[in-house]
Amino acid sequence: MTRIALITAAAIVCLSGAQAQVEATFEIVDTNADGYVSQGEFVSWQTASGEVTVTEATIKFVEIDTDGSGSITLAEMSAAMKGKTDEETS
Ligand SMILES: [Ca+2]
Repeated sequence: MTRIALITAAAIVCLSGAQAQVEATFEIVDTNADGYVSQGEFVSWQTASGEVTVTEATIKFVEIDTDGSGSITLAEMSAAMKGKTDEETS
């Protein structure tokens, strides 16, 4: 990571915290920018690193899609990521 990227990342975390991080991640995953993360978008994102299988990603998707609509909203993503962050920071 470059120095500028480090400074930018630190600034983002300081200024707006977890919510900005959630929104940034959501934008990356929502590749067609329709405001929802579809199962296809989520699975592609999760499996891109090669560390997560399609099955594991699908299970995670179903867990995050709490209303079972078939797509993840920013609120659902936020709830999923905040649950994790709270465990790590508090
Ligand atoms: Ca989408």
